[in-house]
Amino acid sequence: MERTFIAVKPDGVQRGLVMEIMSRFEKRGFKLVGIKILNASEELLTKHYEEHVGKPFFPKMVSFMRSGPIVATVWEGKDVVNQGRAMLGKTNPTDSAPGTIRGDFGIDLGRNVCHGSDSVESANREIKLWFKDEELANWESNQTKWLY
Ligand code: RTP
Ligand code: MG
Repeated sequence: MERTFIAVKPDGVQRGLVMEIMSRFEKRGFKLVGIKILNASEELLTKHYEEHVGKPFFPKMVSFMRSGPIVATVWEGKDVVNQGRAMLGKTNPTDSAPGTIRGDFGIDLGRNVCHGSDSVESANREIKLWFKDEELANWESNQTKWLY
């Protein structure tokens, strides 16, 4: 089954939105297989955002991502990468529809509350970057037969 990497950024953690965001994924029926809170290093963030290295906004973004802890999670389910991005909303919260996480809780591009992998390849890469194999739980959910 497909997996994605979803993170609550430092603004989301500081604003007490962790459970609200997790709850949306849980209620949708996605299965939580990894979760932790951490202060991310510059090295980890540079690898995570490697596609943006050298862009003008990169240093400010990394410094924001290091301004407080991040809640890192892995979710499993059908089409979870695309569905996760849809649930997050557009990159800029002012473009995000109400009902999405960024559309409900964000205003500014640089403080957009959460991260979600943008493809299955990115998800696999990001999951490996943020979690060791033994930090991920492979478990059977009793909900599965009612969801699929
Ligand atoms: P993310 O990776 O954080 O989930 O966001 P995303 O895919 O929706 O957007 P992406 O293009 O990957 O950009 C990563 C983060 O960089 C910040 N950003 N600032 N022009 C700018 O100032 C600018 N562009 C992007 C955003 O906070 C975005 O989430
Ligand atoms: Mg991105």
